[in-house]
Amino acid sequence: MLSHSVRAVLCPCVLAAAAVFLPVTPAVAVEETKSAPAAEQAKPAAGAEEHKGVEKTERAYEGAPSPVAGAKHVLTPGAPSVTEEEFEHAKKIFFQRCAGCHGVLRKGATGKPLTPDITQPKGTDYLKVFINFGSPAGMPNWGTSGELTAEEVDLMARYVQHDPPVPPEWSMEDMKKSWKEVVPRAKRPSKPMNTLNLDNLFSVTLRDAGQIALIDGDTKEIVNVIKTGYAVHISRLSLSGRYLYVIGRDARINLVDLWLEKPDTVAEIKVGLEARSVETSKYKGFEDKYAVAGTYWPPQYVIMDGDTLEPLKIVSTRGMTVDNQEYHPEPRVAAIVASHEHPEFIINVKETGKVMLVNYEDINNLKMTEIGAARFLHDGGWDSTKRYFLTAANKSDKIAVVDSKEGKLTALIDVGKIPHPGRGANFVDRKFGPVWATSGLGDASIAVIGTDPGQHPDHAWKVVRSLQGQGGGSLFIKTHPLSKNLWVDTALNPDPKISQSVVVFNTDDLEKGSELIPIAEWADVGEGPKRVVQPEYNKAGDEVWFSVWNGKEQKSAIVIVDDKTRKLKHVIKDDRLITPTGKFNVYNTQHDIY
Ligand code: DHE
Repeated sequence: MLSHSVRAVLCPCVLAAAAVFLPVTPAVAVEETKSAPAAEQAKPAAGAEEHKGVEKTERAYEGAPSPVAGAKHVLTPGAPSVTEEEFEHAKKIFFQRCAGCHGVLRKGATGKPLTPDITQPKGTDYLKVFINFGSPAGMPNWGTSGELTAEEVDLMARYVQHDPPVPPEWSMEDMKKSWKEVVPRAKRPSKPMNTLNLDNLFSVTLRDAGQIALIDGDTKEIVNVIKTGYAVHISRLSLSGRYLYVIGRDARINLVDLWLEKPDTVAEIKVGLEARSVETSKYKGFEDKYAVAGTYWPPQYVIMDGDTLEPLKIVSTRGMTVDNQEYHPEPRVAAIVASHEHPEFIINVKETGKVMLVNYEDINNLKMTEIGAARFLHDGGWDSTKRYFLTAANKSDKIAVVDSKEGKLTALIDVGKIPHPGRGANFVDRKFGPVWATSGLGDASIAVIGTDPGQHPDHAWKVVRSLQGQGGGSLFIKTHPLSKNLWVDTALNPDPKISQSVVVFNTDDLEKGSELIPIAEWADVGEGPKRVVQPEYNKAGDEVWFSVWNGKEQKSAIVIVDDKTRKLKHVIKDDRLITPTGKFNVYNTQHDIY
C-alpha cells in the first residue's frame, strides 16, 4: 500500500492513468474463478488481501486523473440499477482512477477490458471482491487501502456492468474556439529581447501546480513561472530554439516565446480532453513550420501551425490492433518524435501497437506509413545517428526499432520487464560500439542495445549487456556525448532509500558496477516521499540536474551534480518549485541530445 506521504505526491492528481503499467487487471482473475459459487467468489482471491506478489513498483506508477469529462448517463439492460446521481459519482471515480489502465471506453488498455459482456456474467459480489482487495496480478486494492469506501466499491461493481459512457469528441471547431494568440506573430520581436543564455535554459515541469519554471542554467535563477495545463507533462523545443511547446494532461498547449524580454506564452490551444505529447517539425526547411500534438482522448493527433498553434489537420488513430487485428476504439497517442531523415512526424499509437510516419510535406494530401510494432507503445528516443527510433512497447517488454530513413521496422527486441527509457541514453561501449540503453519499471535490469549495423553488425539490435540497477521503478536514464557517466533513477521503487537516490555507471568500465548517489539527502528538504526523478544535462554536458519530487505541500528541490566529480554542485530551493519532475534543457531537447 502506498504510504500517506507517497500519496501526497501521487494524490489527488496521480492515482490512475499511469496505472497503464499495471500489467493485469481484474478481468484476468475473473476468468480464473469463473465457475466458482457465489460464496466462494465473495472471498478475496489467493494473495489478494495484501497484494502479496504484486510488484509494488508497478503499482507505484500511477497517473494523474483523466481530465476527460462530459460523458452521458447510460443504463444497460441486465445491469444492476444505478441512480443518475450515483452514475455521475461512479463516472468521476472511473475517470480518476481506472481509465488510465482500462481505457476510457473500458475496451482494455494495459488493463483488461471491462465491458458489460465481461462484467455482467461475473456479477456484483464478485466484482466487489476485486475492487475491494485488488488482485495479486496488479489491480490496486481500492477498498482495503481506504481509497474507496464500501459504498463506492459497491457502486463501482454495479457501474462497470453498464455500458461505458462515451466522452465527447473534440473537433476542429472546439480546437479553434480554444485557440488564443496571446501575442500575434506580427507583434513578436524579430530578435531575442533578453540577454539570457537561451541554449542553457531549462523548462521544468511543476506538475501539480500546472506550471513550468524557466530556470537559467548558468545562474540557476528562476526566470519565469508560467501557468500551463493541468498536471503539465512535457516540454519540447522548435528546431530554431526560439519556441517552447508545453503540454498539460488536459491537452492544453502553451507556446512560449523565448525571445520575449521575459519569455512567456504567446499562443494557447486545447487540442482534446486528455494528452501527453507534443513535438515540432525538425526537417530542414520546415523549422518552426508545424507542431503536432497527440491526444489520449479523443484518440487522434492534430497538426498545427508551428508559431501560432492554429489547428490545421486532425487525424484519428482509431483502427485495428497490430497482432490480432481487431478494431480498437481508443488507441491513445504516446510519444512523438520528429524525423531528421524526412519531413515526417513519428507517432506512437499505444493500443494498436503501430508507429505512424506522418509526412507533413503536403498536409492536404497527407501520406502516412503505418509500421506494425507491438502493443502498448509508450516512450522512446533516437540512436546517436538520429536515424533509428527506439521505443518501448512497455507491456510487451520489448523495444521496437524503427528505421526513419527506410520507413521500416528494423527489430523488436526483448528486454526486461516494462521498459521505460524516457528518450534513452546513447554512448559508445568499448566492446560493442555505439549503443542505446533503457531501464525499466518492472525489474532492475538496464538493457544496453547495439545500434551500429554498419561497423558492428553482429551486435546491432541485440541486448549486448544487461546491467543491474538498484531495483525496479526506474523511469529515466541519461548520459551526454561529452560524459562518461550513465545515470539511472529509480523514482518509483517502493523502498525510499532506492527512490531517493540514483546510481551512476562509468560507460568506459561498465563491469565495475555502479556508484550510489544520495540525491534526496543532498537536497535536505525535510519530510516527504522525495522521489528523485529524471536526470537532465546542461548544454555543456558537465552538470546533471535531478528533481527531488516531493508532495505538493512539502518542499521540493533541484539538485545539480558536477558530472566529472559526481559531487554536489548546487541545490535550487524555492517556494515556487512545487512538485518539479521533468526538466528540459533547451539545447539538448532542441537537438535530441541524450
Ligand atoms: Fe510521462 C514522457 C505518458 C506518468 C514524467 N510520458 C512521457 C511520454 C508519454 C508519457 C507518452 C512520451 C512523450 C513524448 O516523448 O512525446 N506519463 C505518461 C502516462 O500515460 C503516465 C504513465 C500516466 C499519466 O497519468 O500521465 C505518465 N510521466 C508520468 C509521471 O507520473 C511522471 C513521472 C511525472 C510527471 O511529471 O507527470 C512523468 N513523462 C514524464 C517525463 C517525460 C514523460 C519527464 C519526458 C521524458 C523525456 O526525457 O523526454
